[in-house]
Amino acid sequence: MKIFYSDAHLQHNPPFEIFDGGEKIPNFEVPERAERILSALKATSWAEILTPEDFGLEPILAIHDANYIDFLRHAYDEWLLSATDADYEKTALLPATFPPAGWRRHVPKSLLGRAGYYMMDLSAPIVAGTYPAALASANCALSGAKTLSTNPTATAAFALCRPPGHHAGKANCGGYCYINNAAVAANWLAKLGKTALLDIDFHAGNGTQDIFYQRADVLTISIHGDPDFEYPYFCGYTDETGAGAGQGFHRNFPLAAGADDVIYNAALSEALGLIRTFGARYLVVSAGMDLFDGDPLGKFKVSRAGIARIGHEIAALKLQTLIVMEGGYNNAALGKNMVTFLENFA
Ligand code: OKP
Ligand code: ZN
Repeated sequence: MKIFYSDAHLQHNPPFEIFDGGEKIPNFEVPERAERILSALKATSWAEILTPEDFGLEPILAIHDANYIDFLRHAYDEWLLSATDADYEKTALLPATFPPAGWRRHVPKSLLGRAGYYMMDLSAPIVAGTYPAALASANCALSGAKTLSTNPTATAAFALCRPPGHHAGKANCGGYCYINNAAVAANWLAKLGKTALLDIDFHAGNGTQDIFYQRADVLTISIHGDPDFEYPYFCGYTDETGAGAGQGFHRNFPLAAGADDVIYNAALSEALGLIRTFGARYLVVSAGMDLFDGDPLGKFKVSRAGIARIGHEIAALKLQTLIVMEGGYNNAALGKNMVTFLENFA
């Protein structure tokens, strides 16, 4: 299996996040995550590790707002050059003010104003290397998509993306995500054939939902912790099923805390049935391993055998599948979990 990995991710290493609106703690989304997965893959017989190709900005701007991408690109340098009253060290940029619903009429000129406008929470600071790392991460997903399209007999490819992407919407970062890698790749594949995107990360894929909500050519499905109780709180409910031409082409499967292998599989079977009915040519999987029992940021009880089964069931669709790395924060288990999932496609 072709694996796309770039060491540009190492440049993105935010020192902190503000956890649950309270404590300033070390950021959970660390470079070690990708390195653990990489070394576990290197120990297999089937992983072929490749450097991604550069696709430029065009496929990113096809789904993200140009002014948002411009903000991501320049925010850190602008911040360094700006005069501020505060005397904090300028290592990681976060906003302090967010627009309530209906207050999005103006994109403020000031940097802190734009930070509030484009950032959805306090977990995804912009540091010096964020933009190049996010671009490389999207290029991993695009390279995986291209591999599938140019090798019709390839069953799967794995984009070892870091930073992750599924919380990044058309014009927002947040939840450790900046560019929606899986959405960029799905949009690219959709030009070649009907594409479905299945998000199995523990957290609802609000960014992916936002990007494809009005579209019928990409079916998007997310299985996740119930947003009534879990981050990202405002997205991922059952009654959110798409709008306009996209009505019926988004589905959410919110599950209660404690969901085990049996409960998870019932939701998965229903989701896979929808993908079969849709008649997808390509499948993109937003693969977050934070569904694993005991993940520090997840509340499901999916076992390792459960992860193997999920991979097996998805592979049984027999669609050309691009697997895109999302979350997963039990770093010691992350390499083994990802290999266990991917083995089904090797
Ligand atoms: C990113 B991804 C929960 C705090 C959640 C942000 C989590 C971002 C998850 N009490 N903080 O979907 O793995
Ligand atoms: Zn997650």
